[in-house]
Amino acid sequence: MARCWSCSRWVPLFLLLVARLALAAVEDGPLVNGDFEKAPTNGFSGVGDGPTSIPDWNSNGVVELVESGQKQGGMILIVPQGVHAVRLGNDAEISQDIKLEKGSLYSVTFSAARTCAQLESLNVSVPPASHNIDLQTLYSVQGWDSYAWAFLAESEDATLVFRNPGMEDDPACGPIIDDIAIKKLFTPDKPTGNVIVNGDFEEGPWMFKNGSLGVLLPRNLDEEASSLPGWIVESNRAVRYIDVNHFSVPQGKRAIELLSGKEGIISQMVETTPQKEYSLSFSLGQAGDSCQQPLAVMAFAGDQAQNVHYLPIANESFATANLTFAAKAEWTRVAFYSVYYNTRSDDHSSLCGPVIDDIRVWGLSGARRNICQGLGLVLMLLVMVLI
Ligand SMILES: *[C@@H]1O[C@H](CO)[C@@H](O)[C@H](O)[C@H]1NC(C)=O
Ligand SMILES: *[C@@H]1O[C@H](CO)[C@@H](O)[C@H](O)[C@H]1NC(C)=O
Ligand SMILES: *[C@@H]1O[C@H](CO)[C@@H](O)[C@H](O)[C@H]1NC(C)=O
Ligand SMILES: *[C@@H]1O[C@H](CO)[C@@H](O)[C@H](O)[C@H]1NC(C)=O
Ligand SMILES: [Ca+2]
Repeated sequence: MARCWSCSRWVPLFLLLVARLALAAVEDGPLVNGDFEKAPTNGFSGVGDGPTSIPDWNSNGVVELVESGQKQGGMILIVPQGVHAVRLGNDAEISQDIKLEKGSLYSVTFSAARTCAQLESLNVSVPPASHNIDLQTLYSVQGWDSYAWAFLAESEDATLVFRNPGMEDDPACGPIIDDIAIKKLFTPDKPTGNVIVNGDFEEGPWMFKNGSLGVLLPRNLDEEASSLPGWIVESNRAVRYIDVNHFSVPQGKRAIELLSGKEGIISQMVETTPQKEYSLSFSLGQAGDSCQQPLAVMAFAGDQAQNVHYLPIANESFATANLTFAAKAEWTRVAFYSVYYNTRSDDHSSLCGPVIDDIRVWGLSGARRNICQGLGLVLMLLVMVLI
């Protein structure tokens, strides 16, 4: 009796411990020393003189802490946020062990700048998942940008790795990274009467409250592991995820700014009933980032395509547009790209474009029933004739 009592007393304690362990998964937000502002044991004083060990990170190869204002061959190195960042030399990498919830979808947000080489890229991985992020295109005149990459957690113990796959002649070249954060994503339920998932773009990667450049979503064809649940970026160029703290957003807190004309396409496959009529509606606006007009999008739904120009009405920063289409199959592709290649009027080089938000697709009543009724009538007539 006494033994049993003492075992049962340990069970809840054990369960509590298990629960605590399970709770140890990484929290949404910046990683530990994800901004590289924590001083190394020997201080920041040696920064610029070569590799130092970086608190909370493991490194391999030539990994250097760089400081804002630091010069290299007449070029000032770009530090995206704060005073420090890291630079990865040829084939160098940094990594941090993280605890994840197995089977969950995560998105990593980070800022990156290239230095001297034109063709710099970053291999971001949480093995076995990995992605090569091309840093060749400069989207903003600041010389750096934030990017997001998503992956499915295959185990609880994981390692996030950033590697410079480059082999430049000048070993001092290589991308600079900063401000690394993570967020566990969920796939929003399909709203009733709307077949689009996450059509309001409210679920997406981590954004820093003071990250004024938005977050770029690079090409990603894997619908299961998308930083923007429900959507894929099917073009070679990225689209920008924007927030209401720094941009005009038509609905809620987040929206998508389409960049680079036809080179920036987002799409979603939606479940439809063949022959049924549907309506696609969306908000089309401007981001409030001095983007040069005209702004327009090409909207696709199945075999329908429509060019919609943004025409500001009174003081509104957006307008609502719609198009009707008849589904041809059980899945219909809904896609958007910007018609023009826009840049900001203040610097003439930062890429910008029209904003889309609040995308809905719903069946127009009657269409299918009419067909069924018609078919029923024909069948009935046939039966009558046969009798
Ligand atoms: C990224 O690096 C990993 C490990 O070095 C490699 O296995 C993977 O193929 C690379 N990914 C891409 C997309 O290049
Ligand atoms: C942005 O916010 C972080 C903390 O989240 C802070 O350390 C940093 O100084 C801020 N940067 C700017 C430019 O305000
Ligand atoms: C537009 O906004 C300004 C100030 O925000 C206001 O004075 C003006 O009346 C508004 N115009 C319309 C047409 O709503
Ligand atoms: C679709 O847009 C037209 C004008 O472009 C408008 O008259 C109509 O009411 C809209 N329909 C819906 C369902 O929003
Ligand atoms: Ca929104």
